[in-house]
Amino acid sequence: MSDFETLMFSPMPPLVVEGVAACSRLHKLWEAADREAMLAEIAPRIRGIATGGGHATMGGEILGRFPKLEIVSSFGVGYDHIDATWAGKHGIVVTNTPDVLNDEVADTTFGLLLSVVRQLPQADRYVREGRWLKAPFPLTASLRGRTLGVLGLGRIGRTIARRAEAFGMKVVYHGRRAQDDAPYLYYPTLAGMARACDILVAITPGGPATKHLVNAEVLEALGPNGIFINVARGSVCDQEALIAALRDRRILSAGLDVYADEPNVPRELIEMEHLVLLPHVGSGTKHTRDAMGQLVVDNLRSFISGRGPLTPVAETPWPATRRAP
Ligand code: NAP
Ligand code: 8YV
Repeated sequence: MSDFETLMFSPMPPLVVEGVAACSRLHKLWEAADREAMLAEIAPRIRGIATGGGHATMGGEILGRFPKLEIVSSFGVGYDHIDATWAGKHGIVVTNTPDVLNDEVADTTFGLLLSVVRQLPQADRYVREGRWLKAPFPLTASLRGRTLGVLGLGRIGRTIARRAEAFGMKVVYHGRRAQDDAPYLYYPTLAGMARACDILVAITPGGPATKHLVNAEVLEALGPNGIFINVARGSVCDQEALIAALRDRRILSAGLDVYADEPNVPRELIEMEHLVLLPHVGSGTKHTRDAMGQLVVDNLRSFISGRGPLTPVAETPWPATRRAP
């Protein structure tokens, strides 16, 4: 058994729990009768943390409790729940689970997008409620001739863009810079892209740098036929501005997988029948969650064996973050 001690705050998928327990001495905080007492006892020895995307941000006040901490292996590609800048400054590497979920999240995005445009969940309810017997389902909006605007043309954004091309859509994008190898038109401002597209898909990281990028001005620019799809993070959109734009029909509709305060979804959104709301399931298949879980384990295992982390995040590049012996 390795003398490397790892802490898990709350339950993770069995594959992760078993994998981490096989390569290190695992402490399961949620099983402790007295969590503070357990933390006080083990904190000086903890060198690894395995974590999922929780609701509380893991900042310096939490990470700083572990003086020997070397690695935080996080489940999910987004790591806005961890203060990676603080970790980098303190010699701690943070890893995430990129790429293995690109196709799944892009599939979910397209399912959500088609559901909103063609009102598929509403059509399903229409049949179940016997309303088809009285009248045909109303005609809907269409993907034909539509332009998709991708906010965040990264790993997942590009995977979504390729699906949009296959659907015959024109694709444009916005990010902090134009990408030379991207075959799509770049818009240097988000409002400019919103004016030029019909369906705006947000797929950036969350966190302070992207907070409320999609605001009242952007929604206004998207216009009364525009559709907003958020598969990024709830924080990327000003939720109050979105509710107002939807209520006043200043945009046509929205498809949301993420919210400002998950799992709380505002009543105003729930009551708007023309929206499609998902419970943060972008990567939610057994296949892909297993692949993500395996990468959490593989990052830790590789690190413990001295081969370094497999997928360190940009703020904690390896080996630059290596703590002096
Ligand atoms: P990625 O490869 O790093 O791509 C992120 C993109 O966002 C980049 O193209 C980047 O372009 C752009 N971006 C970053 N900061 C920006 C800013 N301030 N303004 C405008 N654009 C910005 O990440 P990924 O693997 O595609 O994942 C993206 C995000 O999707 C994750 O961080 C997570 O929040 C979300 N996600 C959600 C689910 C779900 O279940 N709903 C699942 C997986 C991921 P520039 O650098 O050119 O700006
Ligand atoms: C995960 C996600 O479900 O990867 C991400 O960034 O949002 C999802 O794939 C989530 O992070 C798990 O907590």
